This record gives sequence, C-alpha cells and structure tokens, in this order.
Amino acid sequence: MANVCVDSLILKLHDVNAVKFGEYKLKSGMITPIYIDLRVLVSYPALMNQVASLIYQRVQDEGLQFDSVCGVPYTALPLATIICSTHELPMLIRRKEAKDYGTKKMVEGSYREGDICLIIEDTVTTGSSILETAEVLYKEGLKVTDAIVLMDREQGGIEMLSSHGIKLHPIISMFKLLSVLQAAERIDARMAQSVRTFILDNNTFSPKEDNGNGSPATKKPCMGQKTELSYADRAKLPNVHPLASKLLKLMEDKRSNLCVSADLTSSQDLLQLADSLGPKICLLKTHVDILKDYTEAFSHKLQALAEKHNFLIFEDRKFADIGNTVKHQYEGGLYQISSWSHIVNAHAVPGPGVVKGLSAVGKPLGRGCLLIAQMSSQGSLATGEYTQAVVHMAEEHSDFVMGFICGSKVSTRPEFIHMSPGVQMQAGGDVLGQQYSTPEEVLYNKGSDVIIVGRGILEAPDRLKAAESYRQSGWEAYTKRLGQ
Ligand code: 5BU
Repeated sequence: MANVCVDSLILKLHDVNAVKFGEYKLKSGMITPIYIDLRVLVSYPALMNQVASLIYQRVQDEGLQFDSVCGVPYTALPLATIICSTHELPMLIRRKEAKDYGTKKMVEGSYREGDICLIIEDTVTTGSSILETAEVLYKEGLKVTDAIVLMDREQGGIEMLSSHGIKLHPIISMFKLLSVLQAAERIDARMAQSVRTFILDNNTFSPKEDNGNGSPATKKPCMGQKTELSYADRAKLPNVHPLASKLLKLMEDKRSNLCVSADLTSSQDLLQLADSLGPKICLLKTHVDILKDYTEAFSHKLQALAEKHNFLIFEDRKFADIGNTVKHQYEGGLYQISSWSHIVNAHAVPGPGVVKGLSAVGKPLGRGCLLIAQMSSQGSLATGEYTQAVVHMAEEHSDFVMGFICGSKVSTRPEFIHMSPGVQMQAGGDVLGQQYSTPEEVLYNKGSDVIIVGRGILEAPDRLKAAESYRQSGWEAYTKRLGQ
C-alpha cells in the first residue's frame, strides 16, 4: 500500500515540476542532471497533505520516539507544521538568524534539556542542512537521533548523518524515483541510466575529511572522487546490521576478506577443511544439501570450529519461494539451517515476501541475509534493472539484509557488504558456465568486499597454501583500494 502511494506521489511530483531533468547547479556547486525542487509543493495543498501523511506514516512504521518535531527551514517547515498540527505533536522552529532584540533564541518553542527532537527535511544530498539544524538543536541541549526526508538523492547523506549518530529515513530514494519514472515512460532508459551513473560517481561522503568537530565532511564534495571507508570504520556505522558489523570487524582483525566455498560432500572432510583453513578465512560457505552424511552433530561441530577460529558460516541456500515456504525451509526440515548458519542468501525473484519470511525466522536469532543481485554464471539474467530492484529491496529491509552476492559493487551504502563468487587467481571459466575473475579485479576494480573461492582452493595441491595466497591477494587488493 505504502509503495503504491509512493509510486503515485513520484508521478505527481514529476507533474508539478518538482523533479526536473537537465543540467542544474546544486548549493554545493555540483552540476547535476536531475534537480529536485520541492519548494513548489506549497502551491499544491493536496500534494502537501499526501507528503505529510507519508512522512507521518513512516514515523509510525519506524516506531520513532521523540518529544518534538523540527522542520529544516524553509521548505520542510510547512510540512512539519501540517504533521504537528494534524497529530497534535509539539513543534520547534529553528531560526536561520538570531533576532537582534528580545530573547535572541535560535530555537522557538518550549523544550527541556535532553528532549529528543525529530528532524524533517524535504531533500537530502550531502546531509549538511540536517546536520546544521541538528547542531543548533544540540546547542540548546536537545538530542537528535532520527531524521525523515521526503527525497534522498543517495549521494552519501545517509552515511554522513549516520557518522554523526543520526539515522536518516528516506521516503523516496533516487533509484526508486528513476525506476518509477522510467516504468511510466516519463523518462527513457538512457536518461535513467545517466542519472544513476552520476549518482554512483558522485557520492559526497568522505569520513576522512571530517575534522571530528562537527563540521561536515560533505561541505567540499568532489566530483568523481571515490571515497572509501575501511572495514573497521564500516563496522562502527550506526546503521550497520549487527552481524555485518561483527563480520567487518573480524575481517579487519584477521586481515582476511576470504570466504572459502566448502563444496565438499563428506562431513568429515568439510570439518577438517574448516579446522585447517579457519585462521585464514572470514567466512565459510556451505551447500549443506550436497553432503551425503549430514547430521545434527555435524552442525554443532561446525559451529564450534567457527567459534574456535572466529569465522562466520554462510549457507548458500539461495531461497527463492513465497515467504511462508521459505520460513519453513529456513527453520525446519532435515537441516534446520537457521539454527547453525549465521548468514543465508536469497533470490529477489519472488518479491519482498521472501525476505519477510526469512526475516521472521532469522532476525530474532541475530542472523543476516544476502540478496543475490548478480550471478557469476554466463548468461545470468540478474543484471540491469533487476539488479537495481534487488538493491532497493535490500534497502527497504536493511534490518535483516546485510549485503549482496554480486560481481561488482551495486550499492553505495557502506553498511552493505558485497560478496563475489567466481574468483580464481586466473580469469577464465569452467565448462558449465562459471566465469572467474581475479581477486584484484573483484576487490580493487569492481569494489566488492569479500572474495568467495571454491575450486581455486579445493583443487589446489596444498589447500592451506592456496588459501593463504588468496587471503594475501585479497588483502592487498583491499589495502590498495584504501590507498594504503
Ligand atoms: P567455485 O569452485 O569457486 O567456482 O565455486 C563457487 C561457489 O559459489 C559455488 O559454491 C557456487 O554455488 C557459488 N556461487 C557462484 O559460483 N556464483 C554465484 O553467482 C552464486 C553462487 Br549466487
């Protein structure tokens, strides 16, 4: 229902010229092929009410707790007013300039020290306008934990605010806007793609430029600059999935971005492999249904080895059914996957129900899910628009989805972990369509985070030695990417 409303809102925003395509200069100086101007909303009261009710709906869906609401001046001010008036919520007004008579207050309204204020904004590019408002509120002793924005341009605002402890909740994100406008034939595929490329190439968030005294890194966005956070930095982001945080931290501690794909058919062999390669890997990937002798005891032993060597277990089950069925497949049956595998993956083909079904089982257990955004096999259909839709599904379920299976980086959000299968020391393939890239290609050129290696290690004369050389290549490619 909310999705239908968002889709129709996007079309209405386009109707009233609040979304324009061309060449525009942003406040930051950046030239953009898409311009969002929500100031026109005040001329369309029905649209204003629709936006206000979607924002309030989001407040409720997220269960946000706050004492007052503040709209970032000026465009979001009337939106905040409608919401506060309709739902009888206390509002605060942030002044842009202190008045030179009377109280000289920068924040109007009644509040107490320690009160939590929810910020409402119309559009976010870098996040700096929200941060400026938050800083004025901080000076008055108020706290800001969350902000809601109607339109997120997906250029690093979420990450920047997140690094300052503010969780941003977008109603519409740029990629969603583009796909709705394209589906409605308001823009063609070329225009949509050129805007997507612009957005991916112009992420403004660079934590290293942040001087730590509250002045946003994003004040100096740099066209085309590639920004990079270390695994350890990403582990500390406030929006990161707890399991992703654990994985990123152990990757940094073990200096390993290697996942071994333990495609063996005997439990004993698999446990031996896990014990010997354990110190070299961050993840061990299984296909439990190829084991000829699976027992519950095997799953206990594998968990013990994961503890002993500090790696996570990833069952490559590729769930792909309706929510109700995957719930049973994940929790029950012979393998009871949810009881021992930290991470599972799923195809997005069935729609969001597959994630909801898995999440119902896995989230209470602290498990995480990867969505399959791309595949390494020749002729894979998981490309283009499909991949974009998978990224959106992940963003909408980021409380359970922690990343992607993909050949290259598909999302700019550093909370998500990108994992790539089809890796060997030499590019090439097998006779059944598998395609291989090198660790350097996948991690350095394509921006992925984890290499998944099966036969490159399993068929080597010395598996331990091979694992060490993949670990080393993977780590070198990652540190090169960081510019170290
Ligand atoms: P290989 O021996 O390194 O080719 O094994 C790759 C593993 O990754 C194997 O278990 C596959 O099932 C798995 N895989 C893949 O190769 N490509 C994909 O797109 C996905 C999984 Br999803």
